[in-house]
Amino acid sequence: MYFTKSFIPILKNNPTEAKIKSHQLMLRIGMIKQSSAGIYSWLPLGFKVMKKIEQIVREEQNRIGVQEILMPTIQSSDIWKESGRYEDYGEEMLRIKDRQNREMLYGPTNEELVTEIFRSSIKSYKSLPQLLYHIQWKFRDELRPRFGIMRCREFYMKDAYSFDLNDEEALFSYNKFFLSYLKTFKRLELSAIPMAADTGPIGGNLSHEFVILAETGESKIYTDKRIFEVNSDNTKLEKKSLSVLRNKFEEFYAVTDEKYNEKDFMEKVNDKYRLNTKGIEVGHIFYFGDKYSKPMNASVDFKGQKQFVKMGSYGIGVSRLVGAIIEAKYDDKNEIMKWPISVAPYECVIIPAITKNDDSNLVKANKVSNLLNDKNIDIIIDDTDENFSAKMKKFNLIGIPFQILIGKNTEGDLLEFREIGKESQKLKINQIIEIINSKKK
Ligand code: 5CA
Repeated sequence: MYFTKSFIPILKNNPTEAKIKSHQLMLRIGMIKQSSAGIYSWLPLGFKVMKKIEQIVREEQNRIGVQEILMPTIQSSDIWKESGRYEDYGEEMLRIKDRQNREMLYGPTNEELVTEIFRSSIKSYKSLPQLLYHIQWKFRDELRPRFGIMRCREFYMKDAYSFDLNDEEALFSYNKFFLSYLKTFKRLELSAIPMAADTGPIGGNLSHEFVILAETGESKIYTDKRIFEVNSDNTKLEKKSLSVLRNKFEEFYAVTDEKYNEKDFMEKVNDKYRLNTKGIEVGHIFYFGDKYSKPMNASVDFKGQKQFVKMGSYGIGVSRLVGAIIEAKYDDKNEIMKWPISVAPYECVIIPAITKNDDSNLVKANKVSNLLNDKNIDIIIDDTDENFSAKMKKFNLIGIPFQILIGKNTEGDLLEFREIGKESQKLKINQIIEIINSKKK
């Protein structure tokens, strides 16, 4: 891709309306464009990042045996009346009427719809567990949408649902998601900690929020610092191993605001380990037993007996993660962003020095680009005739993790190559391909 042909509308200065660095950067480098309050269009740079995050989320769901489906954004109010949430959900729910005057709504979450899908087909306990997920737009008419895509009205979410025969099996499902979330966020180079949380309008009495630390986060958190050292690497997808893992985390005090109790915090956590800060909620898991299955009559036959299934739901804020990664990786003082290569909008940028009368470096850049493209490396070439330092400044903001600089330091087949923010080195093209591809694994 040539920069001059790309749709990357860069702003000269930070937009004044943005209060936090992720929102500033996303507007500044043209990842998103606001269309109305709390509703955004995703432009190529932002869309590419979000799609890559989505794919990682998907792979980690598939890995634990969750099956992907796709439910619609528009739902009928009937099923919400069955569960009793139609009234409870209040003004955050966007209610719509169709031409027949039927009450519809834009789904803020999908417990009812997925329960309806489950109950119409699954009749025997032998088909359990059923684990289903989808990745779909949601709408919540937030009172105060803010911080760009962090708290907006229309957002992209992965939501999964589990159906089990009894509490023991249902907790096994819950714990699978618990481990899966740790792995997902690790692949995004985020350190997310599971914290005991409130269940709000979803319901139930067991719930964890996955929170990454950030001064600009909206969640207040209270934790024992040692929780960051809990290692989940060797956990197996087995009941025992998963419950050992959860216990290891739950040994340490870690709660969000609603669950906070000052006396407990002081008593349970030695002052040298106490951490009281803010964070961004990137995922949230819930166990709520038969809260939906009972009123909606979702049951299976268990050896001649009717049993309501036990359910949980598991969300990841896919669009919010774009902002969360920026909060974690963007050095706004020096205006340098660095995307993890797994989600970078392009993997490598080629920056040739070009003047009005000499485009020989652009010719070289094209050759290098073709060779890298052949090895499946996603490239952008800055073919503008801006001066070199302006190009560097621009690409420091855009945050492509690898750069090839073609100018006076290019000698023969040795190219100037660097990882963003680091010293450059002179390397042959094959060495560059090897480095980039090794980081992609
Ligand atoms: N049904 C459950 C689990 S699937 C549910 O809806 N959970 S949730 O309300 O906690 O949302 C899941 C995730 O979506 C949150 O952890 C958060 O990362 C993201 N999210 C929630 N509200 C917003 C919002 N207004 N803007 C952006 N992301 C949001």
